[in-house]
Amino acid sequence: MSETTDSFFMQRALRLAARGAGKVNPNPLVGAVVVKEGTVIGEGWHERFGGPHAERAALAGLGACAEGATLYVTLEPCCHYGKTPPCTEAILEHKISRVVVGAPDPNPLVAGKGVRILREAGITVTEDVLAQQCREINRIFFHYIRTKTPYVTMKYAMTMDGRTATRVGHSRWITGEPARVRVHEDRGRHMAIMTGAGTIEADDPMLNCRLPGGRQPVRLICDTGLRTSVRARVAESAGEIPTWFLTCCRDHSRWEAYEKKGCRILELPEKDGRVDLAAAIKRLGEEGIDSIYLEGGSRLNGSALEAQIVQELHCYLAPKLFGGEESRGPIGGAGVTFPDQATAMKITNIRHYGQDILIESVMEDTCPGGAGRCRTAEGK
Ligand code: AOF
Ligand code: ZN
Repeated sequence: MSETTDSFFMQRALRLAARGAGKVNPNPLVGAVVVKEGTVIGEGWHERFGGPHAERAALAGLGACAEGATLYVTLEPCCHYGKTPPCTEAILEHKISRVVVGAPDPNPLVAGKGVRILREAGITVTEDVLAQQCREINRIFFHYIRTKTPYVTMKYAMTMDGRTATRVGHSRWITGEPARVRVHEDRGRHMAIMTGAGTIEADDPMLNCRLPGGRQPVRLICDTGLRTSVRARVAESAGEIPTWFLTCCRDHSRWEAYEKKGCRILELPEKDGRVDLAAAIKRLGEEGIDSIYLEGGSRLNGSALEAQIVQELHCYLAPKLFGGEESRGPIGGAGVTFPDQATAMKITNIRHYGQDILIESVMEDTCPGGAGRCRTAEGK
């Protein structure tokens, strides 16, 4: 099969994989296509957490028809018993003759073993077809499985003069409706949304995903002294949407009022008078949170940057100006002294939403693997 044909079918598998966005965390997005004599005879994707893997979904119902076919899959097939039996077994049972793999699976239970098992059984395996795109689509999975901490996307909206609120603190709205729809999509793609007590106090937001069928992420509120009103909308709706307070408040008698409403309190160590964010993401990783959409104010954003917990940045730029000496910018904290001390960013995408622009970018060096997004399974 020619390289372009392989890329063509892998592209199709990638598009299928994307359909699982927001539904499979903390597992990967995977798509698969079965091709025989140039014709697609089966396709599938990982639809929901705990459900059948993409390979089994693509092979379902094919029976003996799959004999001699080629299977395209965006991630190396698994070879372990998890919530489902190994995909390598399904591939062998169906007598597939060739498997084309997008990216290796960094899961230590798989990590090259899936491909080895297939080759040892006499199947031709081609690796790394559209490898970068296949890794990119699973940047959350790759980061979480290797670091055991959530992938953090910081998001803010600012005017063209770098303000996130007017001089008296009003911030609704900076961007238009189309950009806000994209924000709701991104909320649904992450397992949790994080904000600070200051934002709850100022805006009393719901922090939910208001798209039909969108998953409601866990709401995380960084509240060092546990000062958020129990009548805030996030606390009042904690029975319907999981709401966790991250606090340094050790006075457990004060937790009760929140817990009665259904909130969870996570007690964390303090650093420089605030919740220690490095400790927080470690704890959240242990709780199974693989991704956080950080919608903080300038203080929380500043602390997050200083704690080096951010992998990706979404900066919405609205064509308007607020002016004012007192108007806030998106990131507070101490800041750097010289321009050459700046946090290095790499722009990965620029998109237009109505009149607004979204600049998607990654931090160059907050991932232990090296380049911001854990670009490769080996961490190169
Ligand atoms: C998925 N979907 O399509 C593929 C996965 O607990 P399990 O049985 O669901 O296994 C999860 C692991 O299986 C996951 O971490 C990844 O290494 C591998 N492949 N997982 O959820 C899929 N192909
Ligand atoms: Zn599998």
